[in-house]
Amino acid sequence: MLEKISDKLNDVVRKISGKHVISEKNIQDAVEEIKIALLEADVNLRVVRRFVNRTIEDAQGEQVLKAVNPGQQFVKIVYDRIVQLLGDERQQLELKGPDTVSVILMMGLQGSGKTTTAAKLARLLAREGRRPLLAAADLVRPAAVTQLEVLGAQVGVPVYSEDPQQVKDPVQVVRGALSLAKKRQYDTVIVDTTGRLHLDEVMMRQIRDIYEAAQPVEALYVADAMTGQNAVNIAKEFNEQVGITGVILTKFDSDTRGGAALSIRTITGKPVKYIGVGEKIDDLDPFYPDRIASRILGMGDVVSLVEKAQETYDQKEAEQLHRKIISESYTLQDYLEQVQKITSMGSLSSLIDMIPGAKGQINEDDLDQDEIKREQAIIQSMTLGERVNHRILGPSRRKRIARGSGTSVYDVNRLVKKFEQMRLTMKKVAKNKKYQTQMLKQMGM
Ligand SMILES: Nc1nc2c(ncn2[C@@H]2O[C@H](COP(=O)(O)OP(=O)(O)O)[C@@H](O)[C@H]2O)c(=O)[nH]1
Ligand SMILES: [Mg+2]
Repeated sequence: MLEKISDKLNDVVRKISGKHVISEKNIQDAVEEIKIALLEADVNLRVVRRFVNRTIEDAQGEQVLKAVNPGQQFVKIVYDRIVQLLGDERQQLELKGPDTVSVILMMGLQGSGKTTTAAKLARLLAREGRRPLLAAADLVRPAAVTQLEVLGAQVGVPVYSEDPQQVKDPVQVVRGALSLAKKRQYDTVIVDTTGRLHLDEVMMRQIRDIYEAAQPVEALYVADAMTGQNAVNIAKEFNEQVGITGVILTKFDSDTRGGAALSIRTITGKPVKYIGVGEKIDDLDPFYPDRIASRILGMGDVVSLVEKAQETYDQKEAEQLHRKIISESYTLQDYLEQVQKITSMGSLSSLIDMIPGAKGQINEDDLDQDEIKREQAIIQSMTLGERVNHRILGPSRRKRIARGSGTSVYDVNRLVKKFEQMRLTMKKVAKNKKYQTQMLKQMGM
């Protein structure tokens, strides 16, 4: 998969990567070609629009690096955008510890690869040291139970099943599997379910019942990558009607256009966790957005070149900023560094000793550790610009910072106020030693 789109995109970015000057027109043209390539690869229109707009925004907002040419920088922007499209970080299954039973529910249309993938996953988890049990809750498809039993034997994972001639309710299978798991200390139950050819109300009701009984920690939608946008749309349906925690894209080895892989994250908001890459039992891989992006775009050398240049740039900028901070007045950044120094010292007494007049005045126990942590988190959620100039902290920035630091706007306000008072005191400190103690008190000591 992905070969065609990869060829196309590679052509586009290779052309532009050699450019030493880039005009708005170059960017527009390149982005237009990328847009066509994505659409031809069957990427969802909404996803394409968003991708294109953001890429242009990024390209216009980017600081120009001296060490690389603008074309190369543009390639990196496209690469970053593709990584983001694919979900940024690798997302692992979120399973509980071995003392509880974690249920993984496999859902999807008929033929999408649920049964095969259930067995593949069982093998992977067993290799990671878990104790999986497969549950044959597809009682509709003829021989589905046997299929799972054969696969289970192949991977050395036990299968819980009932005779489909007698048991018609998959919920009963789920309950049976769960109680067996408890009894025999299986820590993971992977439930294979029935799929239909199309989405229908009966299937949805059934899967909801199974969901209720199973209480899965992972509800995985198994999508056949070959069905393109259909896979994406049905994933969305499943997510809305049942709720999914992730996607497994099967038949990634097939010769399809790749649009599903590129759209599913954006459309469902749920990460692709694994890809099926063949019919064999070992053909299941974790999904790494950055690796797939590299495969799609090629240009790995250019990407790492720009990354290096960016690192050096950041370092230089930080040094410059630092000099500026020192030559100017006391900023939130200074405050953060000071607080960090204090906490890294572990003990306050040595610091207190260093401050004339503070000895004997300050009790180490008065320090509110939680508050210090909170303040650190707040400042760390600020941009450098904000740390250097706290006056730009308007309501919306404060809201963002509160959210980013897991605190409240009230906490942010309090910190800023405290900081302002501290600055005032510090001015006085320069003239009068008596204020030093007062300043330390304001810092929470
Ligand atoms: N090439 C390829 N074939 C797959 C993959 N996953 C499943 N299949 C095949 O797809 C077919 C349907 O799989 P199955 O697990 O029975 O689908 P289910 O109906 O969802 O349970 C089988 O022939 C599988 O071998 C994959 O990642 N790559
Ligand atoms: Mg099946």
